[in-house]
Amino acid sequence: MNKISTIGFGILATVTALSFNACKPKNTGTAISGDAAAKAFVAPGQYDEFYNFVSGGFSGQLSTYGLPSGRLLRVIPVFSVDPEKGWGYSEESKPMLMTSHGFIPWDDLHHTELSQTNGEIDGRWVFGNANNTPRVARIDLKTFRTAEIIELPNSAGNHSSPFITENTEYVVAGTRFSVPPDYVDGDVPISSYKQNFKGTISFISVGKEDGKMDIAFQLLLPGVNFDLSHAGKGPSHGWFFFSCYNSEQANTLLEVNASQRDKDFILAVNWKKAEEYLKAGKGEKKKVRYARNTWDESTHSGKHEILEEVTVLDAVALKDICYLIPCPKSPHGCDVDPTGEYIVGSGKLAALIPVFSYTKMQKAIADKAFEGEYEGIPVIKYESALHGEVQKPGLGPLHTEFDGKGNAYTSFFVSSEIVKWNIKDLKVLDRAPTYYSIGHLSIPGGDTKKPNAKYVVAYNKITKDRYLPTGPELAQSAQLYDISGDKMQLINDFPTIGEPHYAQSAHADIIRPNSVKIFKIEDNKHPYAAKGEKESRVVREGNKVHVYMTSIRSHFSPDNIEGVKVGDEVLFHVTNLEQDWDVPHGFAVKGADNAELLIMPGETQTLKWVPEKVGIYPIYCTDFCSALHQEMQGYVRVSPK
Ligand code: CUK
Ligand code: CUA
Repeated sequence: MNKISTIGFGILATVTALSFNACKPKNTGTAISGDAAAKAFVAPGQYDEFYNFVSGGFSGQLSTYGLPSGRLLRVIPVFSVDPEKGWGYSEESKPMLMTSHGFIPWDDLHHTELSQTNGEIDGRWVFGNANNTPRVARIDLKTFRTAEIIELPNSAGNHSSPFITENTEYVVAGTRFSVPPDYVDGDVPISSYKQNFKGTISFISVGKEDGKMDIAFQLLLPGVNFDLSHAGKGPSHGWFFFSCYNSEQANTLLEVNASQRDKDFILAVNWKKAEEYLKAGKGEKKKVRYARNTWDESTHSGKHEILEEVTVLDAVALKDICYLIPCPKSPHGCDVDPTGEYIVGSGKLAALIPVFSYTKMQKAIADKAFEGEYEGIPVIKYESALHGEVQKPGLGPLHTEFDGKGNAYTSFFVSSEIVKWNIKDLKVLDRAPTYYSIGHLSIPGGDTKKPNAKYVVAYNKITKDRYLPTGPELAQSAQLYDISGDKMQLINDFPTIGEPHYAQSAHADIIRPNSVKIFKIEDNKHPYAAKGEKESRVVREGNKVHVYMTSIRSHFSPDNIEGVKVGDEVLFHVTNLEQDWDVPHGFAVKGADNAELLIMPGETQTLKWVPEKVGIYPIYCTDFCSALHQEMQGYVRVSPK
């Protein structure tokens, strides 16, 4: 039987009761009006000030909203198929969803992180993590498309990700589940967790120019669970901080067994030191299998490759890379303030917020102010690294963002509120209720050196009565607060897709000027492009039928296709000849299980179809493109074998 500590159980019972109360509808009196509503109003025809990139959780997508209006601008398929964009249906996009396990068109995207230069958002890419089959995606903000996805070996449940260093040198990914590494025999008893299960942290390098991701190295650690992380900045550049739960190393009933100890840890990683060891040849090359999928901008096609080697550094054997700092009760968020001096740990079951000092931590390491070791890693004395504690801030602290004016904003799931507090003197300054049970929160640039602290957005876990009911499941919910004054002011509610976890925002001026309007047809290097109607044709190669098809308002060429036989593999390579902004054409064929295509001006995309029955099959354009869109249609004749 598992032992249940009475204290742990008591806290859990309280948390359960409180979260239940927090879910109760209490909408009356919380509607906003007057000047508050005006602050979120963006007049028709006007642009929003910020882009907000919101994770879609178990939808596998990332969505883009305008702030302050909350208007949905675009849903970007990342770890998902999306019929609206033909993503995962076209032959070109399918390779992007390949893994070492095969085609996985789903995942759980929890965190978004914008690329940075000198600790400031540079608007080039946004990264997203896959929490199930561990992957990291890079989305190109010139096109708002997924440009690359890399899988992570020796890892499972990539939750502590994709947080980045201040010049996007690395995207970091810490495993949520400890597992036996891929390069050893994984057929071990689950009860051998302590001996055989490891936690890994992947440091993924990002190409300065092209953004290309490579696993530079992995750190091998004892079997704890990494939850969240943030890079050091300024003075603490070169370090990375992770929250770890389950230092009990439980492998069953974690809600009780991983909540026994009074403190878990913040892990401090000296990645500059790890780089030195790597250069000195201390890394071990391990044979593994993982996928990297890259979108080629000249052919508009994904390329899937399998990589077979990764370099591992043993963080326990190499003594001075990793240090642990005790952190109360199941830490979740781990956030570093804009100066790089303060590290905030948020224990989900804690009734205070500990704030650690980077300077004190360094001194503690130099003085060897350790209270002992945990699985071979030195544990710094709590008091030696502590700047101070925020007392009675609220219940269930999760995540913290910063305003760059010396204040922190922490989300409290259980007491369902945002609490503003001062980093230096640790005094609570303001609190605002959320509707209901906030998870993450986000200030534009709120985890960078230069926050743009006009707003904070709450991403809530429970919606209850905020919107018109939609059956048993309600719309997911975000709320916008004006934080330009001393007090937070709720100014807008907006529904979001999937389950929002972390989100980031960037000022529109950083992204808008670089947004691509047109793919030039002369730049189209797709091997099956037809760059004019004269090039459109049908070519048979064995049982493959290549249809080089063009689309332009308002017809396809060819639009009558004969000579196809049952069992043929028909490949419609559709080139959109338009060169006007925002004139996509779509393509669908009756009975094809591969859904549809959406082809942007200047590009070529391919729909594969294997007809099983003799007959006449209509084809048509699925995207309203002109007054004669409905006329944009044709037929395919399928004859017996
Ligand atoms: S987690 Cu969702 S509330 Cu996956 Cu970042 Cu904290
Ligand atoms: Cu082309 Cu509708």
